[in-house]
Amino acid sequence: MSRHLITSALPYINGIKHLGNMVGSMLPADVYSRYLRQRGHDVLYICATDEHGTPAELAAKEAGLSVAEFCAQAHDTQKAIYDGFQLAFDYFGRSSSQQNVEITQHFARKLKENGFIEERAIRQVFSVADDRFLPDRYIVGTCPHCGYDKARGDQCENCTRVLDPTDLLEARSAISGSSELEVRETRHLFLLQSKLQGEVEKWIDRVGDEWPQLASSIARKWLTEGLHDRAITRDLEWGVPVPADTWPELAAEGKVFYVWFDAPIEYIGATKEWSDLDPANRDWKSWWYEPEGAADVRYTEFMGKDNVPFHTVMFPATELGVREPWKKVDYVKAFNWLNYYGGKFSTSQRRGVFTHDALEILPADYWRYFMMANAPESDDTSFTWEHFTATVNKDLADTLGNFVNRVLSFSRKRFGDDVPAGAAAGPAEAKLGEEIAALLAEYEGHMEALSFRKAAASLRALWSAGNSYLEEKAPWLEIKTDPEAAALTLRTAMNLIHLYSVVSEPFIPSSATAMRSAFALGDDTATWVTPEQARALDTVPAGTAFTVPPVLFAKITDEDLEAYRERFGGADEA
Ligand code: B3M
Ligand code: ZN
Repeated sequence: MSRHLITSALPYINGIKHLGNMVGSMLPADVYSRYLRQRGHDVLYICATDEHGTPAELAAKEAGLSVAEFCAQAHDTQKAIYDGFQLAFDYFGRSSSQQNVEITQHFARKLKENGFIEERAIRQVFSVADDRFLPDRYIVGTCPHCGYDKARGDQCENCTRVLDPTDLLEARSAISGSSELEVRETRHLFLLQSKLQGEVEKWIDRVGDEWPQLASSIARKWLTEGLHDRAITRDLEWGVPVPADTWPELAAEGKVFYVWFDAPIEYIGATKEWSDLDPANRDWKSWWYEPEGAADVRYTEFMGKDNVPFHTVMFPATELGVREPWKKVDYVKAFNWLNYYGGKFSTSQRRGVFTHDALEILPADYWRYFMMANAPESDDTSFTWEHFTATVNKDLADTLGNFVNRVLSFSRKRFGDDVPAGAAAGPAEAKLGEEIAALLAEYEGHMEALSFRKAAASLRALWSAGNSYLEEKAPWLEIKTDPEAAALTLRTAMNLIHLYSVVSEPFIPSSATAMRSAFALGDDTATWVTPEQARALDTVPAGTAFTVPPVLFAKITDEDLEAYRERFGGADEA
């Protein structure tokens, strides 16, 4: 047994996430956590809402709430959705927590002590009407290159050119629309990342080779371009305050840390939030603070590719600069994009499928399975309603669900409410056992390697093997001539159902529970299947009482498909 710390990128607070966000962070982290727990490891899966920054302030304003109130509500809304998706976090915290404030301030003090933070004066755009400094992307105007009139101060969406706010013609505030803008001087803290470049490089040389190519190549690219010193404070009201004991003047001016400075620290903060709820039994520091040589925690992070630089370069630089033994990531699992009909999912344009809508129309397991079976691991992939429907109907309804219901109802009809004994296992069962053991080993290998698409394919192959066995033995024919043989086939098939309920759990936890609870067995049967058990297929002995669960997966009909396309927009909008 080993200790596994798992985090997924913190969903930003300002809106409900879409399936593209889910598949690249929380869902795979949950699947992996569940798998490791079932295999007997000590797992801590931590996530939280990322609550600071300008978008949160603006969303609050739009909702007519204080930022604190807005975040509290939005946190609960998101949490309820993640519960609906059966995400089994050990803790789902909030980056605005007191714990995160304290740890973030501690990091900043240490960085200063160690010479990695410096105060500098910069010139920034100030909006008189809004009475605030504007981040680059909240200044809009006409692009000097293509004439697009809604170009943002950091980039023109139309011609993709990178801009400086002062490049814009007729610049105005994106918040109020006011063009009364001034360039004012303001002082900020800078993190001297350039001084840490060498150390980050050395660290990546040591750990980065094991990461998937997507993560390591992005990290290397950033290092090649060189680490620049970055402003880590902002003139905002909402955020982790700059500590007054260390920077009294900046604190008096109301400066707060930049959201990307405190967000990764919240992985630690949320662990402490968890620990503070039961300090006698939970030790947050044992997961995060590792004096040299005491490394017994393996830390895996999950995120979309846009978040990779922050996690592989900037946060490690921060941790290194603190000069205390904070745990750094061991393995970075990064994902490409899940698209919607070949185009982007878009929160601002509400294009695609959002998590609350998904749950409203179908149970979580349908989404979980589809997303993981099509996870954008080596490339971007697309969600289409047609593909989703075909996958659910074929893999879940036909291959798995139908097998379960067919076997259990037929057995009950012919042999009653207990698993029948029948003849002793013969060559067909021996062959099946070998095949299942081999597929199971393959499945485990893919899970250990965090190759989720391949793991899903192995899982599907396990389900198919049951169908082939059933077709080959045809108990509905056996029953006519040799009821003992039919009983053996059904008992074996029921053992497969039980095995499926165990090994499918990471992907489809609710259905797995429904399958498992069909059998009157103790809870201990939920632990992972050994190769011997896979070969023997006798965990569920003859005489075990069972029930027939309601249909596990309803098929998506042509009418449903049409309705989804209609409601969410389909190919025509790509
Ligand atoms: N909140 C992801 C995003 O909103 C960002 C992740 C933080 S992880 C520390 O794109
Ligand atoms: Zn342009």
